[in-house]
Amino acid sequence: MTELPLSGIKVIDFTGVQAGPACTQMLAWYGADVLKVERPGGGDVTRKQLRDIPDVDALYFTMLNSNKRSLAIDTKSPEGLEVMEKLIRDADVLVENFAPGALDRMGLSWETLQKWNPRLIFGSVKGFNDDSTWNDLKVYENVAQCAGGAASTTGFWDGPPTVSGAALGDSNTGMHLLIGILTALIQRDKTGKGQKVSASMQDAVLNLCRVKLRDQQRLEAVGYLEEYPQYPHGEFGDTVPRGGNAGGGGQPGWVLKCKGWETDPNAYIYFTIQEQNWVRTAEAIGHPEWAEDPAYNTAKARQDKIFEIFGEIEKWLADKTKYEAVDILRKWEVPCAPVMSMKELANDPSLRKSGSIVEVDQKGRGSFLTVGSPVKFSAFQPEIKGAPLLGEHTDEVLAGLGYDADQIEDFHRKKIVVGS
Ligand code: CAO
Repeated sequence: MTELPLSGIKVIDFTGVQAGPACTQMLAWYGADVLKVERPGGGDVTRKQLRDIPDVDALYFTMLNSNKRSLAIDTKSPEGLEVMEKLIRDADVLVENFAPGALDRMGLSWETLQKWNPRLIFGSVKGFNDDSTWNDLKVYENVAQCAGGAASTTGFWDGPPTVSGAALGDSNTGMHLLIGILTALIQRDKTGKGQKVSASMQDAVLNLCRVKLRDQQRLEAVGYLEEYPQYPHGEFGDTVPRGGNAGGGGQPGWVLKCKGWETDPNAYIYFTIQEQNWVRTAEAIGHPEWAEDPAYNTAKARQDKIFEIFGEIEKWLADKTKYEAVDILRKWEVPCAPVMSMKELANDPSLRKSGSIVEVDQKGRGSFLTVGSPVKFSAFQPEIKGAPLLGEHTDEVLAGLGYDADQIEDFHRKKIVVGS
């Protein structure tokens, strides 16, 4: 088997919930030895959250912690802290996403970590960055979406701010941290030194909302945003409004009803009117006369009747399922896609073929579906395995650090560790 790119990299995964675990899971997929350090009393909270089978680790946990090992140890006990010191002295990377100040309170400040291991890369996720006036806050997904600009710009203009179903605050921040950690590993090859890599959830959401920051400046310069549904008939205030399903770039689009929409909440496609493809688009939707008509043949001419045009396209879509519509439109090079439900995605043969959705065997559960690597490599294919049981590797890790059987038994007796 090909050696995985990150093999030999030792990662201490002191993370919980989603943001941190998403980052370390990917390090594990790509070959790092990722050791999850968890509280003896139950471990990562997601083990118990939203369980679908009594007494079995929840999917929330198994889908974020595959390919890792687990050490369950009370790191607040003197013995636990000593174990952490030994692990840190020998590690390449430590990742954490506890509440602000928690690591310092445990005796694991950045200064201490550096003293123990100057080559260590210390990855940290917080809700807000150090310079924020909110840097003491505990933060979950939707808090970050609201603070980072996603909520104020998502939804419809006559409804409240709306959060996305995508984990823009959690997994997305984990991916940002991952980029930072890999960058720091490359820099360490050059300098021999580790460093602290911080990613805040607000910053990571904002980074994905950059087009809205673009729009804010355009709005302030000209007073309107021509690609938003509010233009030209509605009103603009002084901040970027919610634009419904409008395309975020220069190509207008909308979610359009297909056959069956009355009963199927996902019988829709996203349809883009691509400027350079107007002639073919007009033919595709049964209005070839619009192709050369000056009232329709430029984006500017179409702007004030864009919803009329979308209405005409919906008439054309009325007798076609979303799949049939896309099959026709792809021949006319219309950028479009069916609105996919989670059920359809879970059963999609091409996502299974590509390994983007994989079936994994999990101890105590049997097989379950999870996401595979969304990045594909020509030189290797990551193998997605199960997640560890709480403390599954406790004894093996302690023995590896030089503790003898009596000492390990003593740890168990004092309830400093759990597992086998
Ligand atoms: N042994 C002993 N104690 C441990 C331990 C271990 N192995 N692992 C954790 N703890 C302790 C922590 O030190 C902390 O103790 P103190 O509060 O006494 O310092 C305590 O457990 C709880 O830590 P926590 O960070 O998990 O606290 P929480 O559940 O109240 O908050 C969260 C959770 C997510 C809101 C908070 O961690 C946070 O804001 N993190 C940063 C932002 C973030 O990553 N959010 C993502 C959430 S979803 O992906």
